[in-house]
Amino acid sequence: MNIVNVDYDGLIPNNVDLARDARVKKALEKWHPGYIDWWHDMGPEGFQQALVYLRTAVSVDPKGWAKFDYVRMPEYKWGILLAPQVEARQIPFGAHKGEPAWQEVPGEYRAMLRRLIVIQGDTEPASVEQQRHLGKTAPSLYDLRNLFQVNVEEGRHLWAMVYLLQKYFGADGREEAEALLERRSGDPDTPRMLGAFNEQTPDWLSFFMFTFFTDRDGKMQLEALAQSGFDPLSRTCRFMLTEEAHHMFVGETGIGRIVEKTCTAMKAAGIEDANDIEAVRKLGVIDLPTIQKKANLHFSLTLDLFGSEISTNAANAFHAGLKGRFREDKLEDDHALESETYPVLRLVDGAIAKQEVPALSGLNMRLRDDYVAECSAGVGRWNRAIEKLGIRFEITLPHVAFHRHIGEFASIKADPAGNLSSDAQWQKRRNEFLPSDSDRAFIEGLMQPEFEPGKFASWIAAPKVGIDNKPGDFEYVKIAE
Ligand code: BYC
Repeated sequence: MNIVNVDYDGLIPNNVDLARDARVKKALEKWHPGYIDWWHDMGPEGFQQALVYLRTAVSVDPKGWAKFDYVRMPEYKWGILLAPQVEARQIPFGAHKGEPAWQEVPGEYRAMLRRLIVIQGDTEPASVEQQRHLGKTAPSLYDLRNLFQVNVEEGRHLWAMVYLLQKYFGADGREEAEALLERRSGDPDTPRMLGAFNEQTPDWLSFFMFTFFTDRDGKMQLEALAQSGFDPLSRTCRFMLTEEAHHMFVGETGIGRIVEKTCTAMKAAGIEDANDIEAVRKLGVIDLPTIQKKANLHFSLTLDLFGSEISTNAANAFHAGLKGRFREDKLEDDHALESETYPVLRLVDGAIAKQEVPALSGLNMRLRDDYVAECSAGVGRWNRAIEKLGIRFEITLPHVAFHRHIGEFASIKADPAGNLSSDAQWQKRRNEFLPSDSDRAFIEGLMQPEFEPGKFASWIAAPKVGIDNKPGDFEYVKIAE
């Protein structure tokens, strides 16, 4: 075995030489049955015996890391895969910048590091739990397969964090690994740790919005952790990012295909006004204003995942060399930020205003700004498609103060344009901004499964190309009788 190829002989595929690490191997083998139980209880409902055309990571070589084949999900090879070690890597930022990257946990930062790893780990199974009911209403076998691909890889990302806990954090790492299997998305007594991961993903429009917006938070956070001075975390996150790209592809193309179907149907029916919701809905497609409302919901929920505008936690994690900025290694400054400032939108005397704050305290916002720029580029691609199809409508990202539960704006009410209003006024207009009960009922009514190979539900266009270049009528999932 070398670092690129994966050892598939044991119970747990890995490229970390688990065969020679008896203590960690034993700990992970002990954790394994609980994981499989969790997968059976909380993983995709109704499809555990289906044969799914999945990619499995077989190497960490960027040129050819995955292999496609039919797999039953509970038999998926969840493995531990770290990107290759960079020789003589140094801590790239913070107070220890330039020192050799840590191969063991730095004692003084142990608690902070453990918390970052646990929070990251907690989101992975949470998303599987949130999405477990969606299989039943999949708009095609292609989409069903993509859902399951995302799910098994989120499962693998849990393994990635559990490996770090078991290998580097002794008894408390083992306890945290157990607790990751015990919390449940949306459970009033034992909820998942971050707000957005306790929300429901009730339908496929939400699933695509989630993979576009929330998986992209995942990407940004993993990018920031991939810069970590704690080398095993950096290497783990670097490989996770390889898989994450497909999840955002699912979201962006999913919404793109919904928008395409809506616009094409409107054109064919001679409907010019995108706001003529009733007429558009009669065509069996999702009207663009409802898509906008779902975007408002998922964008605002995801912004909460970046934490507060001013954060001592973020400053400490950077100073310690544990969590960097997006593409820290490409930035040209002193990578210490002790005397810099950063502009942050805040609530000043009851109004939204930009304020220069110490750059270290504003790091959550810096990452969030990079995130918003990426979201905005994706939304721009949807809008260009809408324009090309000859419909006048623009999807926009709501203001960052809209519908917030964490940070400066949690205490105020703003509309999607960023205008402040009273709570009562806002509640009156709520259904203009966010999906209403009747929007939800309409979407729910549309969510009828389409399991015939090559066929798609009325409200979504076929993809441009298949997964692994398969033809349009490929049977991506062989559903067990
Ligand atoms: N909900 O200093 P503050 C992914 C807490 S998604 C509940 O402002 P900080 C994925 C906070 O914990 C990426 N509580 O925040 C996507 C703190 O509590 P303590 C997941 C929240 O720490 C799709 C207090 O409020 N990875 O991978 O700077 C599918 C003060 O907070 C929330 C990570 O997030 C919230 N939203 O930043 C699958 C990376 N926000 O410590 C997977 C690791 C804040 O006072 N996590 N609080 O008890 C972090 O870097 C940071 O913990 C956060 C928060 C960015 C989340």
